Amino acid sequence: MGGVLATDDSPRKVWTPETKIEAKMVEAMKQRESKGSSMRSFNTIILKFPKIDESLRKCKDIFEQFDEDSNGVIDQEELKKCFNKLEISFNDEEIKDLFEACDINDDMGMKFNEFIVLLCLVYLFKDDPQALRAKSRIGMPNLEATFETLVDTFVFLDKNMDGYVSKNEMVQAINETTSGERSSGRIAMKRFEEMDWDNNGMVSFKEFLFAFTRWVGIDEVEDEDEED
Ligand SMILES: [Ca+2]
Ligand SMILES: [Ca+2]
Ligand SMILES: [Ca+2]
Repeated sequence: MGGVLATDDSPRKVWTPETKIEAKMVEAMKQRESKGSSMRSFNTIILKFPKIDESLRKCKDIFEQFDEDSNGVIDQEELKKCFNKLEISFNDEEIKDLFEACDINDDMGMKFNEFIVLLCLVYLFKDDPQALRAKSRIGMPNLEATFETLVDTFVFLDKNMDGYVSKNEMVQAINETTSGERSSGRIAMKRFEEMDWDNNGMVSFKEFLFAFTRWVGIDEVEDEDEED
């Protein structure tokens, strides 16, 4: 399902760049990076956290709307209907690939945080020339502004524009603004380690997004209002 099990003692998955969806993600990110980032410093990013958090939480309504049987996850059929409704023109294979890439615990259902990652990837892909017809079709302007902030942040961090954020790039981003304050360097390292799930020293955009849903507390919002 888009990855192989790690051979070390980590139960996490190794995301091979060879998967179609990751190659597509890296390609789309590189294209976006050629336009540059509007972010000035790491601190401006941190300051945006509360707003990102708020915006993503509002997305819960959208999630519930598309979770037709209200079982707390969006399955592939529900996702297809969701794409239809939002007029996102992905074919069945693309939807299946996206679904599998974001269904990190392989239970064949999108949880809320996985759904957000998936929507953000769709947002990134819509700038792909081949997906031009899907442009601006997510139809959720506020959410798209938030996704743009997330993409922009990744672009800011990925200094060499190879579609991944390395540990050095993370350190560089921090050092640029904090004039060598040690504590922030440590925070940067901690952030990086949190992001790099497969411990391969590189953070993909997907890893970055999943980390974000954790930092802003999105994946804590679950099963709270489940009463039947
Ligand atoms: Ca469902
Ligand atoms: Ca890089
Ligand atoms: Ca990684």
